Amino acid sequence: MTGDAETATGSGRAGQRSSVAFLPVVRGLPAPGRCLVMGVVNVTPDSFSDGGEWFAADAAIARGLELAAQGADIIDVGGESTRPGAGRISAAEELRRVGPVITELAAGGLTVSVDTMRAAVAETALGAGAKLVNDVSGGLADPAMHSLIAAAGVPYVVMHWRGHSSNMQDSARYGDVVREVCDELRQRVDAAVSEGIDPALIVLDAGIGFAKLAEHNWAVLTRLPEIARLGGSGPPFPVLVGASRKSFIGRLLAAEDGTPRPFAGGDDATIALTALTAAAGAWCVRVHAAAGNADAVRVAAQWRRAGPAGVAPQQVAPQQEAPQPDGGGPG
Ligand code: PMM
Repeated sequence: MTGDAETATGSGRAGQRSSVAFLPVVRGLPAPGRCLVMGVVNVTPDSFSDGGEWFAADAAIARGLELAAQGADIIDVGGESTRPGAGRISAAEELRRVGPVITELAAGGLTVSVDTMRAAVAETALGAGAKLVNDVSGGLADPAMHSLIAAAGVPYVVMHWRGHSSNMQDSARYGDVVREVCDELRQRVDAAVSEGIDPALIVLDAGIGFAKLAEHNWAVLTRLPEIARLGGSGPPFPVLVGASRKSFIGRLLAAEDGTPRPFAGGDDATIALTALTAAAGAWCVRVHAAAGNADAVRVAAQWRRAGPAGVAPQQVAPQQEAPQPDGGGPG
């Protein structure tokens, strides 16, 4: 626990009383009693927001250490760009990019996650010391992913995804985006659990910018408690929010002539979103710049403590009751 620790609560039924008071804990990952900050290291030449900056292993390692020093609790290392329109790279190339970076950061004592849709890459990353697998496809891209995660017994991010980046925006069509995201995430959770993944190790992500237009992103961001419960009334899953530097922020902050704000110019707005989503109960925010977001999650933690649904600072966090994907669980 750090000095800024907020109370983590939310075991079982108690966690259902208020989505505000609920703060999930994921086994094997930091639990400082506030929303976590996941710092992004894209070891790619062409990501959404920072493509090319950390493509060399040395630069990526230095960036991971810098993000940790600035307050990131987890460092998310990815080797494959998922920007709209991006094509795929080979598994060998993905491993060549992320392997040395994960090995070095994990050896340095950092909590590392691997951002991959491939079971083979996840397996090697776990062997190199990664503690979390962040699969933007929720297991859809690689049928071997769920069995690997089940056998490894590690935390697993299941993101809402409708297809590879080359044409994903063609699928950005919804009647009720929150309901459809919940339904499709539930299917992925059910699939994961049926292959043996412990539901207590599942983190949900609505997939900001993945097969979504700006209006869809805003809808899911403002309804996180529903996403956490997959639209139902069961105990919430932990929710990861990946809004940082995405193009809907650039469009919101466009110049008078309509020119979108460049990616890095969205960092202050990302911090604002971090404060809002952390105050709404997000478990973790995935961000490209750590310092301001590390402050924002602390502000949000204090906001939650001080509010009417706040919890006593000395209360000890019991382990979260495992959400159930069907029947007695969310939904
Ligand atoms: N976004 C990107 C990559 N990985 N992982 C999760 N869980 N959630 C996201 O929203 C997400 C992700 C693409 O963003 P980037 O290329 O700018 O890092």
